Amino acid sequence: MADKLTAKQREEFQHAFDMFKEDNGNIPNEKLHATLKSLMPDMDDKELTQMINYVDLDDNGEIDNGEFLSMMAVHLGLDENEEATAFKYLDNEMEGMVCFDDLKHVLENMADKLAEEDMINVLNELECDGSGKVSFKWFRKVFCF
Ligand SMILES: [Ca+2]
Repeated sequence: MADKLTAKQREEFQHAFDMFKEDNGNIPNEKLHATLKSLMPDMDDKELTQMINYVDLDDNGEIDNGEFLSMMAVHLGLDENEEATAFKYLDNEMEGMVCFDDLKHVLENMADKLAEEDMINVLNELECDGSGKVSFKWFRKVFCF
């Protein structure tokens, strides 16, 4: 993803990343949240949280160098983050979760591409925590992005 950045952009973003990173070389999600909030005070908190969840691709609570550069590439519109776009479409409440029922509906529409047995497996796997909501992490896992 990040390979679409120019050398100059890459250098600038790298510099920004280095400024904010902790001793372990990553930026904790909360810190990024606070930083972005201070840069863009008008930005909605929920939206920010959602964005950071998308960026944290390995879901370890920190943004590493590659994740950060990808985020900037997506932010600049150089890259489509298809999985995030699809998820966002379903995530009406912008809470970083989608309703199981909405997802089920989408899967049913895809049913001709998906064997019924596979679909049942996917749905069972998604509903594992019984909350009726599906997090981005699960969403991505199941759709194998
Ligand atoms: Ca991460």
